[in-house]
Amino acid sequence: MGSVPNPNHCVSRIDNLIEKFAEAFPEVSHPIRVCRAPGRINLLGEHLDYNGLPVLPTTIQHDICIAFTPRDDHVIRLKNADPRFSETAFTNTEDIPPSETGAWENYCKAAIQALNRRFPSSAYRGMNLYVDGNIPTAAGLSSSSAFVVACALAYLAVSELELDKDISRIELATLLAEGEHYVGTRGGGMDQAIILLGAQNCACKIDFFPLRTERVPLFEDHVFVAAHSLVKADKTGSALQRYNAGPATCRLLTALIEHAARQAFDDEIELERLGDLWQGPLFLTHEEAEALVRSVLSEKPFSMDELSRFLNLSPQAIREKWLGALEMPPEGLPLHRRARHVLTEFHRVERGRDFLLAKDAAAFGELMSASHRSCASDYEVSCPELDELTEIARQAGALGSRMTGAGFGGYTVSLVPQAALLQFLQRVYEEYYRPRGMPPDEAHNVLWAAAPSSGAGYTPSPFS
Ligand code: NG1
Repeated sequence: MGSVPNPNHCVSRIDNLIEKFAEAFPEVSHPIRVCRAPGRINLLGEHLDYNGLPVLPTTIQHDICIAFTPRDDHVIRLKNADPRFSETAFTNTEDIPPSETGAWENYCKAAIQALNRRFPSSAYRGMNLYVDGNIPTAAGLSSSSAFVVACALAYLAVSELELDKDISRIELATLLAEGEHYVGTRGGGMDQAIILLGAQNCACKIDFFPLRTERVPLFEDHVFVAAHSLVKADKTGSALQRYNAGPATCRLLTALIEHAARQAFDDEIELERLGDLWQGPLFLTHEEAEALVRSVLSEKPFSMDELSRFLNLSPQAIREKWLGALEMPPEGLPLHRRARHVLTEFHRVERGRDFLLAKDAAAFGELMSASHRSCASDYEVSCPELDELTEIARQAGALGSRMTGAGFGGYTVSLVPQAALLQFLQRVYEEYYRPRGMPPDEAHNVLWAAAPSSGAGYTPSPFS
C-alpha cells in the first residue's frame, strides 16, 4: 500500500487524455491543449479562511486534467472520463444562469463567469472540454475547486489570455475564490490559493485580504498520510447548509465583537471579519483579542432573545443580516466555543509553520491532534467515523492526526515517521478498513501517503 504515482509526470496519462478527447470530439481541427490542477490536503487551519485568518495546506498528487480546444461559437461542451458526470453543454454569455444545485457544470460556469467579469471585453468564446480527474470527490480534498481552477486555465487559453502575464496567480486565486460562491458555498480562498500557488514537497502558509503565500518545506523523514473515513462529505443539500453555518456564525460573531470593540476602543471601528482584529487599525495581540472576545461571550450559549437585546435588532433582522436559514438550536448558539476554535486554530497555524521550519515533527503532530479536538468539540464539524479514524491513527504510531477540509466526513490527515509508514498503513487497514469489508488490494485508494505536486498549470508545465 503506497502512494499513487505522481500523475503530474505521467506522460501516458496525458497522451491517453488527448486520445480520448479526439474520440469524444472527432470534428475538432484545432490543436489540443491540456491543463491540470491538483487537489489539496489541509494540514492545519480549518474554517479559518473565510474569517481572513491563515491556513497551512499542501497540494497532493491527485489532480484534474482537462484537454481542451477553442470553438468558433459560444458553446461550452463538457465531457468527462468518469461516467458519473454526464455530457453537458451551455452557452457562454454575460450572465450565465446556474444549472440545478449539484450539477457538475456549475463549477465550470463559476470559473467562466468570474473571468468574463474580470475581462469584460472577452468574446465569450466557446470551448470543448474533456475532463479526467482522480481527486476523490466529496472527501474534503477540494476536487471542486481544482475543477474550477482547471476550467479557468482552459478558458484563459482559448480567450488568448496568458496566466502570469495577463493575470497573476494571486489575482486568479482571489477571483476564483469569490467566483466559486456562484455554486452556493460561502467558502474562503484556501483551496484556489493552494491549487494555484502550491509547489512540490512544500506546504503553503496562506494569508488572506490581501492574499499572500509563503512556501514552507515539509519534513524529510516524516510523511502526511491521508485516510478516508468512507463517509461522504458532499457539499450539496443539507451538507451545504451545514458548511455555510460556519461562515454565517462567524459573521454574527464578528458583529458582536465589533460592538464590543467600539465600546472598548473607538466607536468608528468596523470589522468585516474576525481576522480584522489582528489587522489595522486595531492590530491586537492574541491576548488582547482573547480578552475582547471573552468580554462579549460568556460560556453560556446565546439565545435569539439575548442576541436581539445585545445587538438592538429584531430576531428577523438578525436572521436576514447574518443567519439566513441557519437553524437556531433550542439551547442557543454556542458562540464562545465557535470563537475559541477560531482563536486557538489561528495560533496553531502560526506555531505549525514555525515547527515545520524548525523540523519539529513531534510538536507539529501535537498541534494536529489539538486541531482535531477543537474541530470536533468547539466547531462541531467532525463525526464519529473521523474521531475513530484519527484515534486509530494515533494508536498506530502517528505523531498527530486530524480531520481535514470542511468536515462531516471525508479524509483525515496523519503525520507518520517515514520509517514506520508500512506498519502504520497495515495497522490502520486492519483496524478501520478491514472491519468495514474493504479488500486489502483496494485500500491504497483510500489510504495513501501525500506527495505534494506542483501548482496548477498547462502540461507540459512551463512552471516546473
Ligand atoms: P472543502 O474541504 O474542499 O470542502 C471547504 C472550503 C474551504 C475551507 C474549508 C474548511 C470551499 C470551496 N472550500 O473546503 O474554503 O473553508 O472547507 O477549512 O468552499
